[in-house]
Parts: sequence; C-alpha cells; structure tokens
Amino acid sequence: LFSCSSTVTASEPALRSRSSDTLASARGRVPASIWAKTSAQLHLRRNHPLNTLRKHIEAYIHEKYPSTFRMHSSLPPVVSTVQCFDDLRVPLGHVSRAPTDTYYVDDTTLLRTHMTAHDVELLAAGETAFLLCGDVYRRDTVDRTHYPVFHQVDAARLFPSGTSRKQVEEDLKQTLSGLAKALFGDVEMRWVEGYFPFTHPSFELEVAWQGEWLEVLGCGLLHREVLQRGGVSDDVEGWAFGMGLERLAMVLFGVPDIRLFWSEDERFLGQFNERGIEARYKPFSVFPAVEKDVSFWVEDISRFHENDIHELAREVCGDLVENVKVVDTFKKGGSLSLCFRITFRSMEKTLTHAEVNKLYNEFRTQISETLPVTLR
Ligand code: FA5
Ligand code: MG
Repeated sequence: LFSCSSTVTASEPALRSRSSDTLASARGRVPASIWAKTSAQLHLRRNHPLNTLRKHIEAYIHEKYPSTFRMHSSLPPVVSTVQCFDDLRVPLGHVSRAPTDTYYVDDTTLLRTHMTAHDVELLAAGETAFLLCGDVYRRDTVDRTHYPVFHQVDAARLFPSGTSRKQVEEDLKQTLSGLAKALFGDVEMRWVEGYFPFTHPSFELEVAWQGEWLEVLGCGLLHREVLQRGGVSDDVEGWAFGMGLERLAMVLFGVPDIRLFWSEDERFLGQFNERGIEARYKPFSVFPAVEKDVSFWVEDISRFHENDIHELAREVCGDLVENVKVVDTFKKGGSLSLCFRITFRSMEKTLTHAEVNKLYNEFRTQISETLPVTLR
C-alpha cells in the first residue's frame, strides 16, 4: 500500500462529507467486528504462530545487536493522522489516507495502517534503535491472503554521527538479508528498488520461494524530514524496515488461508504447540464451499466503492466468508450493474444450507439498507 505512489482524485472526500452523507459516515466508522480485534493481541499469544514468528525475528535482532534495540509490542492501535501520515510525508491525496482504505475513528484519529506510525514519536522520545510489533488495520478485499487486521514488525536504527549513508545502507541490507536467511534458510534473494514517502532510497527484499519471487519487506534510509520531525540532529542517519507477519507465516508454516490465524480451533492451534519455527501446518480437513451471487445497480458511481461490499460481507458473515469478487459488470443508461460472487466456507465445519441462506439474506438486506445501490 505505502509503496503505491498514486493518489485519489478528490482529497479526503468522505471525511468532508461524513456528517451529511450516510455512505460516507458508514465508511468513517470502525465496525464492531473490527473493534473486537483490537484486544486480540495474537502476536503475544502463547504458541500462536504469529507470536513464534515475532520471537524469532526479535531473537535474531538481539543476537546481531546485543542490548541495542528496545522492543515495543503493546503500543495501542489508535493513532493520529499526523503520526500515521503527516509525520511520514504521506501526501494529502495518497490512497492510504482514503476512508475507503482506512478505518477512521474520527476526523483526526484512526486505526494505524502500519507500525511505522510510531517511529517519529519514539525518535522524539530519544530512542535510537527500536523494534515494534503490533496489529494494523486496512479495509481490503476478501480473499485468502487479505484480512482487515494483520500484524507487522517494524524497526528503526540511528547511527553515530559521522556514519556515512553508504555504511548505513550496507548495515541495513546485511541485517535484513541475514534475517531472511534466519527465516527462510539458504534461499536465493534479491533487492529491488522500492518507494515509500518516509525513506529514501527505498528497497524491497524478495526471496525465491516455490518458484516465485515473494516480497518479504520494505525498507530504506529514513528521510531527512522524518528524522527532523523526530528531533534527530542533521549529522545523524538511520534506517527503517517493515514486514507483514501473516504472509511470512503462511509461507513458512504452510498455512493456506489467512483466516486461520484467527481460529480458536485446537486442530489449528494445537499444531503449533512447542514446535517453534519448525512447525508445519497439516490441514485437518477441507470443508465444502458454497457460492452465492448478488447483483445490484449503482446509480452514482462516485458514491460507491468496492471495499464497501467486502467490508459488509465480513461484518455480516465474519470468518465464514472466504472470497468476494466481481464476476460480471455492465453499463446501461447512466447506471452500472455489478454482480459479486460470495464464497462461503468454514475452516472448521461443513456449513448447512440454512446457515448459508441466513447469512446471504442478511447480507442482501444490509446492502440495500446501507449502500446507495438497488438490488436486482
Ligand atoms: C508498509 O506498511 C511500510 N510501513 C513498510 C516500511 C517500513 C517501509 C519502514 C520502509 C520503512 P506495505 O504497505 O508494503 O509497507 O506493507 C508491508 C507488508 O504488509 C506487505 O509486504 C505485506 O506483507 C503486508 N500486507 C499488506 N496488506 C496486507 C493485508 N491486507 N493482509 C495481510 N498482509 C498485508
Ligand atoms: Mg508493499
């Protein structure tokens, strides 16, 4: 998301119209199902695979730099737009600021979309090396690799004045290729050029995994303006990196669906007990999927965003929805017709038709009552 440099055309439209426009106010609020996740702290839960991965990353950093980094893993997820965006030079019209992509609590606070949101306050508090882990929130599509809550490890390190930018860049790359090696073993990896508003230069590390290049993390030298906002003096340089834990864990442990990290089922959790990084997940069963389509007319396209449908599906169906995708679209007159296919599947049991129909009907009701569309 942050590596995307494109911007939304109207700046902050839904924020401006939140009080008057019902759709915009629906976008502005944080659904109860998302609030409920803010207390889960999966990355601190004993034997949870995300906790195992966090500890493995922390151990690597501790071993490489003994008593250098401060660890923070319980920073609260509500931050200000200043922390999340302004301090990090994210431009005003950037997609990551849009209420269609981000959960706003009110006009100036939101659920953090990345852990980097804490960097400037920690630098301003005088910290010179820190490793953060926590839950981050993004409105996104429904499929096996996306979830509106996921976890990131994020780190920053300042260097003694006089250290050259070249040395800082070398330290960053060496630290991170060592980390990738500690996680993935002796695999092929490559650095690709990246773009983040808060680092320059920026890089992404990819590792070869099952025949494909997998993006593992984003990183770079902290931008001078970001350092200045953290009160860091002009002769000091620093690096930063950030990585998503779920996708790493899916690859490392062989977890096929991101929803499983939220499972309370012992047939999932039990497979990670006391096995550390060596654990490999064996699916206990694959339950049948049920597909249902829902079609509707959108009269005013500017008031509709695909993420609204994805979010509503999650709100109504919880983790029983596996996938939501557009399967048909056509225009007639000034209106747009859309057909979405909803795949229902539980990770834990076979759903009955009655259960699926109840969810499907509630989903249709919610669409017609809360979105500016007309069901067909
Ligand atoms: C960032 O969030 C930057 N803050 C990273 C960074 C930190 C760069 C410090 C430089 C310096 P990005 O938006 O690409 O970058 O997200 C990082 C990772 O989060 C991705 O590589 C991916 O693994 C993961 N991710 C993104 N969206 C989702 C999602 N919906 N579900 C699960 N994981 C996701
Ligand atoms: Mg990215």
